[in-house]
Amino acid sequence: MHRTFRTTTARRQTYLDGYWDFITDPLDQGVDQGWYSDFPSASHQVWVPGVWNTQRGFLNYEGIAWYRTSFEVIDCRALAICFGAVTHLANVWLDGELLGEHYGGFLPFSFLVSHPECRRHELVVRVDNTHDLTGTIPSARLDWFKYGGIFRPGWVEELAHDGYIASLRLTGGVEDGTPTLQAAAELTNLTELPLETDWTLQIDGRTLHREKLRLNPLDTIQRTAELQVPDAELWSPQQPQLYTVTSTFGSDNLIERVGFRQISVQGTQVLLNGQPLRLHGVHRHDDHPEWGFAVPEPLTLRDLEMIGSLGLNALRSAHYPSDQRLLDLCDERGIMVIEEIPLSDFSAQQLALSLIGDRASAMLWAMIQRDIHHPCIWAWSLLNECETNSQEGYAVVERLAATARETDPSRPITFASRDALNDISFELVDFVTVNSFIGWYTFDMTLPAFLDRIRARIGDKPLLIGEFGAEGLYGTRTLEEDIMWSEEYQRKVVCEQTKYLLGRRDIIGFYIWQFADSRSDGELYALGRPRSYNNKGLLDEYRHPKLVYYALRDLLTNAHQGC
Ligand code: ADA
Repeated sequence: MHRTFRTTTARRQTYLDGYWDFITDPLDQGVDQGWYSDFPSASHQVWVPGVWNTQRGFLNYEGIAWYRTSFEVIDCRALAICFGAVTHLANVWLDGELLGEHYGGFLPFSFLVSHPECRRHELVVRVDNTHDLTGTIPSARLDWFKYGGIFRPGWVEELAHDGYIASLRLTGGVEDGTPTLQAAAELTNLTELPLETDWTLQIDGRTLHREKLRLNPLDTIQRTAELQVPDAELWSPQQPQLYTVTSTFGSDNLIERVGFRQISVQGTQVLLNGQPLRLHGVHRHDDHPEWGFAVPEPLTLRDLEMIGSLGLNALRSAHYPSDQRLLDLCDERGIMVIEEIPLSDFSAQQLALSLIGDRASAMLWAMIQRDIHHPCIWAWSLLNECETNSQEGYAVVERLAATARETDPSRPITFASRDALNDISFELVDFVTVNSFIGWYTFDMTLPAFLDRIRARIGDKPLLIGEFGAEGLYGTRTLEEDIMWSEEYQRKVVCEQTKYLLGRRDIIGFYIWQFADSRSDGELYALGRPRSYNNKGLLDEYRHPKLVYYALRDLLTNAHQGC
């Protein structure tokens, strides 16, 4: 997988980036007409990774579309066909044979193919990005754009060896004061003969663990190891020390990076390596007018550089699992991330549907599996602004909290609430996250009064301000500060509230909504989203800074008392 470092030296990886044949299927005829083996000639070409909504003619298309490409196999025992993310349902065929399907738009999946012939193979993907109110996550009601496509890299791995590391999970923590690595691997024998070989783990080239394993023909086994690394430096935002771990099984290997650090909750505080965390963060959608969700790597890096130069140290990946390369960069830069699944703005009625609970739980599990090794992730968010003030919401939080705690006991969990004064689910999570748009949607209470009331409700639990902000249309300038939608008004609301939050000691921090303007649903939010954009960005969608950007930078970096 494209990461900021190489993830294997043992597998031949072919990236599927390039122009793929593409055709929409609004009437869902493709399966019946056999497009998986007989692709229609009337197709277009689109770039993968990408979303179709940035292509001329497909701006607002929501529904089914088909993609086709081909790749060459040189020589191997098996193939892993891998996708970084496809929104949202993908059915995949190889040479006309169905490999399988995957649901969940922001998470990776792969298929293992045995004994592939050494020749060119045809790969066809049917993508369905339909959103509805009864089964999809995200649902049809959302404040970001319903982009569709194969929008993160796809790649093929040739597995030429006897052994295969089917999965690897690493967690760097601190146990009884000692940096400790937890490892879990699934190891497969790809041959039809018994296989006896070593599984080893090395950290920065030094062997920490070696064991001899014997596998039956075509068998898969699971192994775990807990390894002390007493001389490891701890990871922190100030000193983001990373270590490279190489897992080897026979001649196969996988490489991952870890950082050792400990997160704990104590009274109103969240502690990182024993010190109180203070989060000054911002939200960022993976969005750009020319690229949609498929934001190119150099732009992601530049976004993070701007976040750093604003004096911020934290990011909430609103509202879906991030591109892994962004998380790699946050690991390297010491940016503290909350990651969440796209269960956003669901009503009690929707939350009561068993398909929603099942899908949400599966997504949460898959997100944690994928990202557990990232030291930058300090908490998991179970959902955003759903009706957690209802019994149905409580039941879903309870289920998701159990999934998260079972999959990763090392990190605190939360969810973002928009009705904090009536929420009934806070007792299920480790800290409380509240979203509040005082000065934009609500005017009946001041921020201090609001936070005092929440503090009285939640007692000693840590409190995070999950979202606050105001809209400012780039270029709309006014003499008076009090004219809504102007850059001046946005600057005033964001800076006044940031100043207040900086001084409030009983919160663990805040995440400003949001880094850059993001495309929204023009129909659903027709009145509140001029230009069909959520305009609460500190920058516009092309990353032109608004007045609030400079004022906030001055405030947070103490350049002068800017706001
Ligand atoms: C909510 C939601 C965000 C965004 C924001 C807004 O807090 O979580 O995604 O929609 O409101 O701008 O209204």
